Amino acid sequence: MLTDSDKKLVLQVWEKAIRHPDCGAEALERLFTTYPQTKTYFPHFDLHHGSDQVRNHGKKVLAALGNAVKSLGNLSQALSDLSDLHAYNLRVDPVNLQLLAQCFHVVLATHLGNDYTPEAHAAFDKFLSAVCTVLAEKYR
Ligand code: HNI
Repeated sequence: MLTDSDKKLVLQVWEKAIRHPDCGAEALERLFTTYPQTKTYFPHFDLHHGSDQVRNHGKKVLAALGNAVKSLGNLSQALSDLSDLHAYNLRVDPVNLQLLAQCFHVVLATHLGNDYTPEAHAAFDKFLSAVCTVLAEKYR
């Protein structure tokens, strides 16, 4: 449950994150490198460093997160279609959602530096966990 102060911090982090339009792709690249088993969901992608497909996909993931940031009070509804997609069509094991969230933290830390304070990290972690919970909701 995000408190009002968490929500404020999430918005602040997001404002800074989107100054780095490739940060979604960077999180994906970290995901594929650190947890190579996640590459099995993307057999149709070129996963090499600098790949346009990963870059474009990163932008889609970032846009979805941006949409979620705008709907902090109503994530289930905002992410309902994506939740259907990941559960019914893509059948992504929900464990992988947490792995991507971890990679996202690392990317934010590299870009935001000292601005990614422990409080900002904690608030953004609550947000990403909530997103992962919603994306995994339809598996039950
Ligand atoms: Ni995910 C497609 C968002 C985690 C595998 N994913 C999408 C799309 C968005 C998206 C947006 C594009 C939908 C569309 O085109 O209509 N994915 C997210 C978000 C998270 C996430 C917000 C977590 C925070 N996805 C993951 C994870 C995996 C994953 C962890 C697997 C390891 N996603 C996919 C695959 C596709 C996908 C596979 C289809 C890609 C394609 O274009 O073929």
